[in-house]
Amino acid sequence: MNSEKSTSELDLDCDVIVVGSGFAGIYALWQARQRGLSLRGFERGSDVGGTWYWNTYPGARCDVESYNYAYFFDKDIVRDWDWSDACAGQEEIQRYLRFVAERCDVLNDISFDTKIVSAVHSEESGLWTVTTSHKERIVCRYLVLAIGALSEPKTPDIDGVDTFSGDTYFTSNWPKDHTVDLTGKRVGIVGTGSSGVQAIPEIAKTASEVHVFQRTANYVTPTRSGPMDPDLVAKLRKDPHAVRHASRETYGGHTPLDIGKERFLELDKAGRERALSEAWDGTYVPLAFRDAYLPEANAAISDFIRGKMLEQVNDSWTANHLVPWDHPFGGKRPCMSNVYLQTYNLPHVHLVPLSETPIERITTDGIETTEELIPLDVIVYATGFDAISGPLFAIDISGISGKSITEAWEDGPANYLGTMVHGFPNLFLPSSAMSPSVLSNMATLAEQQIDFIFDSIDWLENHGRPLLHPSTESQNYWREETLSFAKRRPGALSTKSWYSGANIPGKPRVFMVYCGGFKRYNEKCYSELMDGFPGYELIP
Ligand code: NA7
Repeated sequence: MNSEKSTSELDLDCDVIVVGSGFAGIYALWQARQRGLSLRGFERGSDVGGTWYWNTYPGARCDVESYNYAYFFDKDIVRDWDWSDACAGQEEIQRYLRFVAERCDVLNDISFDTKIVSAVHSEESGLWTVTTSHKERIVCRYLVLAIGALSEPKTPDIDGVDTFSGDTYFTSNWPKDHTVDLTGKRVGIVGTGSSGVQAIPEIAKTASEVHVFQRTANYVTPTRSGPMDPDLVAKLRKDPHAVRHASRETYGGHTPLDIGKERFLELDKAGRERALSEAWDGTYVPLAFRDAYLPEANAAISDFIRGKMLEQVNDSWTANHLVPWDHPFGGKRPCMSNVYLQTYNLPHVHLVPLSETPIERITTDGIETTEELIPLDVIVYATGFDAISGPLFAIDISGISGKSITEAWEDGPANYLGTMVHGFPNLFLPSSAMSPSVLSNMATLAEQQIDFIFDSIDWLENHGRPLLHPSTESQNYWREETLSFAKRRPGALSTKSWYSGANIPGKPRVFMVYCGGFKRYNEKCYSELMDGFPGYELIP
């Protein structure tokens, strides 16, 4: 608990503080301005971009198509930005976010290289006091923590990490000066999630030896990277607001796709094979069937992908170890690449399956498994993040009665509609737990949640400025609703994944993503607003 000075209305510095300047943060600052609210923004990086500022490792690229993974609130922005690739790379997305921030004229509102260390709610004034890493204290009425879901890197939980005498890099915080040269180096890479899968083929281009330390194999399907379709671009530019509306009506928050029309249950064996092959060639194999969410359809999709993965690797031992036999497709975050699996056909690339030969320790010279010491010049950790709750816990947040967010979430995340927590009035958490977040299109979600948050703020401003926070009943209902949808998702509860905190020792196992679909989520948010927040408590 923090001991901060008591605050009063007289101390108020601004209406809204926005922390973070990724997709949600930039749009939140613009929204605050549009609604005539005074604002301040804070960003721990030196530039905007969030995820796309930090993750500059070689090969970093978005799996979601650029025409989906973009803003649609402003038709001029849609018209004036040309994507060079249907799945843009990190540098281009970061440049895009800077372009949007410039267009929205929010750059001067953001204090860069500034971390928020604490946020304290005052019951007396109803205001939040935020303290920065430069010891500045700012008081606001509404606090929006747009700090991302995958922004708190996981520290590698391996013995001897600090003893290695060579160079160490993290994909989540890759040096931004482009000075990393792995030419002729013996490189070990720990982790084969999306970051590892993207980085490994690039690293293998220059390194003399590459050893990949794989704890769990992942599904790898073709990427959609390639040229943009000019007809589609013209269609999107014609009416961006209609695109935005249509995306919110879908399950995943993407522009509606003309795929997966046939139902698995209505096809015979040959029909299913045909649909799967067509979907693979069209790079939408997860959506080969309209009823792809059924366990039997998911099993067919999983088997089909495994077969395709085996075909791409020459050595059968390596191929077999690269295929995820232990979980169904979608249980963990699937990866996308057209070159990852073939990289293992290169003579200098070696797979070390930790399921058979676990790492015992890191030594000064390299990585020691139960079988051998592998000498290395460089270790790259692609070991992921303390997802969703991690970024929140990195800030010392205290709400009503001084209760901290870590106490409130001791048994795992609890909130209502994925945005607000009981006991933390006027604190808004876009991209947090139990929203469609990482199982949807994060760009669509950023716009939807920020719209909902600022529509809620408008309502409060027009109703005598009560403080808003959800009731415990609503939180319990939302947790149950999230769980009930997770139960229907193949592999969601049976697979060890960061979706449920399983990658962090001791973290409560709660499935943290709402998979009831974007449309349902959006409707639930707006029905609360239309009905005057029946699921919330309003403190006068
Ligand atoms: P992920 O997907 O969490 O991947 C992390 C990888 O690191 C994964 O293969 C882990 O194995 C592995 N890992 C983590 N700790 C260890 C230790 N101690 N030893 C060996 N291997 C380890 O993170 P990414 O950065 O790749 O991707 C994050 C998201 O970015 C991704 O999901 C997309 O949304 C984009 P595990 O699977 O836990 O056995």
